[in-house]
Amino acid sequence: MAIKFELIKKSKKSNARRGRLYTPHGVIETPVFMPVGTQATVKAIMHRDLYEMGTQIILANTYHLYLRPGIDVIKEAGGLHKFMNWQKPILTDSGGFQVFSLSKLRTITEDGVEFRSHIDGSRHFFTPEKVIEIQNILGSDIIMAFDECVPYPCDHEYAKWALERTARWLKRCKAHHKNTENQALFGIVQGSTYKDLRIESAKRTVEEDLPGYAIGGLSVGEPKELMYEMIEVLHPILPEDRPRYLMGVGTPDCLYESVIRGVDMFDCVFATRTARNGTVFTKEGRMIIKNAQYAKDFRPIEEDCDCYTCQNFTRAYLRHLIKAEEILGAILLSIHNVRFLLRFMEKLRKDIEEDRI
Ligand code: PRF
Ligand code: ZN
Repeated sequence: MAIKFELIKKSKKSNARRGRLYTPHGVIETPVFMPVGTQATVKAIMHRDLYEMGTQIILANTYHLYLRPGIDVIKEAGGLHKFMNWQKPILTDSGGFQVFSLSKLRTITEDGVEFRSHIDGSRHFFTPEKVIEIQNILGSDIIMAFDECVPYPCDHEYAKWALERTARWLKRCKAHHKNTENQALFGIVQGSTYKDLRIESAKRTVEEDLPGYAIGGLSVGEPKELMYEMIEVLHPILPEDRPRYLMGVGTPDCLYESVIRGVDMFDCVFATRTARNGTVFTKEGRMIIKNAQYAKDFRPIEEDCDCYTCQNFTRAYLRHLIKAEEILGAILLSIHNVRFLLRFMEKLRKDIEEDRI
């Protein structure tokens, strides 16, 4: 087995779990937030800073890396870790979400999805076998099954179709994945916002006996309460001794609400995307650094934040950088936001250990 999950502690107060995930590139303390490095870079943050901030694992995307620079380049480099010189674990998403959200003119058939590149319009075909082969070449520690993520809202009939196809595709992914010693394949639960479908999808996914399970198809525009309900129905079905990964979720409130419902892993572009836009997380909520009120505010974003940005720069200076569209503004705000989420998770882990949540 490529990974081993150790459940260290279950909270006495909630379904929250404190765990440890052993991978070929190191140990991950869970619950964990994974910064997103779609194109083999966490946008605007250097590797050195990611390590220093306490990043445990990053996420990269099969869809993007396959289109550019192309899998032949990464293969010749010796895999994604070597290509980007990242020494810690990597999880790659399968493209099952990106072909639906980014590409143009896609056609879904039982065999797979035909799509046109969002970069140059070129035609491509992804099948479960193909995305496994690509991820085998990438060499990521955790690879994701090829799934169909339906939009919200979605009628029950179509959501059922999609989850059944996802279940059949999972069997094909599993059959095609040979590198199980070095790469853990996670299955993805779908089923839109229907409890019965979520239960059915979870049962069929768990039947494949995989090293980890993801919850897909959420945080796609549905009310938060519905998302939490969907996580709750999965709790008794997903095996306790395997990690649970909620895909594409990563605002502080959703992280907390999902952790207390038993989720162990998260990823989200929100922190880095909003940083580049000039919005930062603080314990009091979001701060829009461009606002006039910060023009002569010579305090750091947060007095008690240990990030490089808060240790060295004022709100006034950061506001100036963002308003002047200087690259350094994007870098410094991204560092703060990622460190904020990593620290937020560190706190949740401690809270679980001490039965506070
Ligand atoms: N499937 C895959 N990747 C994803 C999702 C999904 O459903 C989501 C949904 N929030 C984000 N990323 N493969
Ligand atoms: Zn900070």
